[in-house]
Amino acid sequence: MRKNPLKAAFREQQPIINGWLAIPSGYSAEIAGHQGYDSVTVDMQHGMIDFASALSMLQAISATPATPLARVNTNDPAQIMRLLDAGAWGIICPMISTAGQAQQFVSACRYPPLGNRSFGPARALLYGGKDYPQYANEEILTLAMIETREGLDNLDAILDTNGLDGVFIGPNDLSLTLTGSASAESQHPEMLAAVERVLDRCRAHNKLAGIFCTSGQAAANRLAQGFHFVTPANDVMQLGSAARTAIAAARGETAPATGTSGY
Ligand code: 3PY
Ligand code: MG
Repeated sequence: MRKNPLKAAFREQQPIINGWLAIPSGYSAEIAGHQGYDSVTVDMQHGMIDFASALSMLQAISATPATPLARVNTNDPAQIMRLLDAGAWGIICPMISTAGQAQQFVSACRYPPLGNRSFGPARALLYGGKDYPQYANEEILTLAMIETREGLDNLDAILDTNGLDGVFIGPNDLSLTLTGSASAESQHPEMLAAVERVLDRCRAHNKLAGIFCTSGQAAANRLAQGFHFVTPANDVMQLGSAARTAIAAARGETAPATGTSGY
């Protein structure tokens, strides 16, 4: 089976730079996959993406050096299994708040006897090779999103889940629940402490620590802080920001206007 390079990167403590796609397009997914990302995630939760688009995006990413991942819209075993069958090499699951939820998530990603994933690997066989069923349990990456106060309280129990590779902080939701306002780069003391706690517990459990970021610089800061897996913004933010920079240059302005793109 095609190995999952993200697992090796984590073992070797190499940073993983992950692209994040909200635009439902195989073409833009293919472009993203050719830019140098280690992995590219199809975001089914807040992206404008249905299953048919996700399938063509996973196909497009598969034709690039990047490893294809998906963020599901909820902890739904049927959706998780279908995206794995479609060739996602890892799943990011939002709103994991208890060990039971983490267990349900990981079970959906693992064939028996480790889990309850139903058999029918479809496109995963084409991308992964005919021995996919034998090795999928080892190669598929599982990241639980920590983005609620309850998830933070249950962090150790979540990280104890067998077969869970790590956690991914959703800083917008986490700061919303902790401080009352959503901000991916929140400097609120409670948020700063929460992020440090996730890093500390991941180190103690030898699990991957990931976080969503809103720029390349923010992602670099998170890597320096100790994170292994970062997103330097999503496609929508990058498209908006590149457009504003180009427009400002065309108008002879020094700084791009502030505009809205992404969240
Ligand atoms: C969050 O910041 O809450 C996320 O889910 C990132 O997409
Ligand atoms: Mg979130």
